[in-house]
Amino acid sequence: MKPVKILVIGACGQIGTELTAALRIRYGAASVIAADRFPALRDDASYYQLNVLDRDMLNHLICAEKVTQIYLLAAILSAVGEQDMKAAWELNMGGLLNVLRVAVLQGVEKVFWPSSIAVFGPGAPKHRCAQHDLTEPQTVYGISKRAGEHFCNYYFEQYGLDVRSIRYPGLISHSSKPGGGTTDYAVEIFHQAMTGNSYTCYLTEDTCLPMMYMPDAVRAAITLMEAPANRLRVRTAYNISAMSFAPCDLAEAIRRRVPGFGISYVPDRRQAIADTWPASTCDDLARSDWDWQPEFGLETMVEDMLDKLFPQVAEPAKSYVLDDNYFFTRVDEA
Ligand code: NAD
Ligand code: AKB
Repeated sequence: MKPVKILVIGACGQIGTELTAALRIRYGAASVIAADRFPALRDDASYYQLNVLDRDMLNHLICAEKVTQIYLLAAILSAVGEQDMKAAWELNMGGLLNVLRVAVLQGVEKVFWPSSIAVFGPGAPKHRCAQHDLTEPQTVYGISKRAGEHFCNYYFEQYGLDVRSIRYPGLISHSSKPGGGTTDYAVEIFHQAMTGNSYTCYLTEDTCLPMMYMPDAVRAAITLMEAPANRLRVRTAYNISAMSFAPCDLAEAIRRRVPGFGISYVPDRRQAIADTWPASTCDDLARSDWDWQPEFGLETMVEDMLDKLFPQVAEPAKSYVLDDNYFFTRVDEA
C-alpha cells in the first residue's frame, strides 16, 4: 500500500482551514498538502498556490507529490453564485471534473467532495427531507451540486474511483469565516454579539434551516473517508444532519448568555434562496452506513462558539452583561 498523501484544495476557506488542521493532526503534517488560489501567506512548506481550473498544474502537483487522497473544497457558494452564474458553474463543475479526471489518470485512491442541502428545492418535503426525496434545485449553486453528485456517482460506476460525498447543511465555525452562502448569518451573528453590536439579519426570524457545527462537519468528512467502502450504499452524496433552527432561536440562545443582545430582521435576496431549502433533513442512511452521529446541538454549539470567541462570556454562563458602551461586565462586579 502507498503511504497516505492527502491534498486539500480550497484549504484557506471556511471548511478547509479546520479540516486541514484536523487532517494534519490525524495523519501527520508531512502527509497533508494544502492548496488554494492564494499565494502562501506564511511559511508552510506543504502549501501550494493552485488554480483547480488549471488541469496541467493540478496533474503535475498530484503526480509530483504522489497524492493518494484529495479533499476538493474550492467552490462558489449559493449567495455569490446567484450574482455570477457563469463563474459559479465554471468553478463548481470545472473544478470537480478536473479533479475526477486527474484522479483517475494518476490512480488517486479516494476523493472527498462536499455537496449541500442546496440540492433540494421547493418541491421537496420541508421537514425531515430524506436522501431520495425530490432534488429540483432553484439556484445555480444547487444545480452545480446536484450535477456534481451525479458525476461523482458516474466516476465511481464507470472508472471505479472511490469518491465520497456529504450534503452539508449550513456550517458554523469560530476560526474561519464563511464565504458567501445563504447560511452565513449564523456565523456573522456571533461576531456582532462579541463586538457588542446588535445584529441585522438578512433572513426572517422564523426561517428554519439545517445547520451543523464545524467540529462535527470535519469529523463527518474524515469518518466517511475512513469508512469501509463496502458499507457505502450512496455514491452521489449522503444527507447528514445535526440541528435545525431559525434566526430567532439562535438569537435567543445567544441572549441567554449575552443578556441585552439585540437582533432585527431585514430580509434581502438571500431569503428567496433559503425559502427553497428544507428546514430539516433525515440522515438515516449516513447513520446506518458509516455510523454518523453529530455531537453538537444548538445549546452546546452556542456555548462552545462563545467560549472560543470570547472565553469570559461562556464560563460561567449568564454572569456577564453588556454595558451601555458595549463592554462585557461581570454581573457580580457591576
Ligand atoms: P469557502 O468559500 O469558505 O472556501 C473555498 C475556498 O476555495 C477558498 O479558500 C477559495 O480561495 C478557494 N478557491 C476558490 N477558487 C479556487 C480555485 N480556482 N482554485 C483553488 N482554490 C480556489 O467555502 P467553504 O464554506 O469552505 O466550502 C467548501 C465546500 O463545502 C464547497 O464545496 C461548499 O459548496 C461546501 N459546503 C459548504 C457549506 C458551508 O456552510 N460552508 C455548506 C454546504 C456545502
Ligand atoms: C450556503 O449557504 O450556500 C452553504 C450551503 C448550505 O451549501 N452554507
